[in-house]
Amino acid sequence: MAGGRTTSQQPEGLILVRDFLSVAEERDLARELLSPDGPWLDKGHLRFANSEQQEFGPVISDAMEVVEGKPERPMPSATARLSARVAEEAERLGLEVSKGLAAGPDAFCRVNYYRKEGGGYMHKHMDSKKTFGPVIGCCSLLADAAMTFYDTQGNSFGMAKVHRTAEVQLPRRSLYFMTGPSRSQWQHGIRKDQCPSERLSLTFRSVLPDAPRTSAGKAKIQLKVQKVSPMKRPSSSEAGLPKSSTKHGGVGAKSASKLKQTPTGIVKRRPAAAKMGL
Ligand SMILES: O=C(O)CCC(=O)C(=O)O
Repeated sequence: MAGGRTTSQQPEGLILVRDFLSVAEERDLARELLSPDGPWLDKGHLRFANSEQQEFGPVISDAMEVVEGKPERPMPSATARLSARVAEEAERLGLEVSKGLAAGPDAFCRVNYYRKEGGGYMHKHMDSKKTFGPVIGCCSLLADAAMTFYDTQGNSFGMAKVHRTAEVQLPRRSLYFMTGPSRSQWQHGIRKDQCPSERLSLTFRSVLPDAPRTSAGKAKIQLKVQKVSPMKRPSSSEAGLPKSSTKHGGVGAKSASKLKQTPTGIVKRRPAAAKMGL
């Protein structure tokens, strides 16, 4: 349990841009990303979050090294457009390193999809300072949430002493930037009660030129792309999503009773969290 006094102040360097996304943009991104046929990754072994994830840009290992020899995974179109807007906004705000956030060889995007059931969470952490640049942008879609920041005075270790904490609201369709101390002195995380509704977040980071590197053979990555997605076939007419091919996740009559309809029209099997060790 993290200690430290709770402050009503935001961590220095945290910037919130309300209403950054339009309703249409949010809808297009949800349609683009929330497909059961999307490149969902199996990161359950990390026991880190109960979000489902997709990653674009250079392949990054579990140890936060750039995996050499793996082809870059291009961002899909609406995501790439958003990355360019986030980079423009960073530039407008005069933030250091804004270009690496926009789709390109040095831009890394992680998509987190938090399910409603049981609440979505992500353990407190600090994004690797060796691998990623000093500005991280993140867009919140589908629901409001909150995040706690933990002042560890720069210590990124999971058990680092917490000197104080601060809770920050993340409104739906907003963008936040972590820069300065909020990026490099504080850890951040989301508790289940802070993300009680289905939420999608897109984090944009620049990969540093001298980021640690590894080979595909050595990398501890589990990229079980499309094999373990807890998402099953959506009712595509309702979700406005393209009909998926038959090879992934047709829902049989037996399992249909266990599936739930969600606000985005995605139908999901319920307890993926158990599988992810949560
Ligand atoms: O969902 C969020 O707002 C936070 C995501 C995050 O911290 C991460 O992907 O490392």
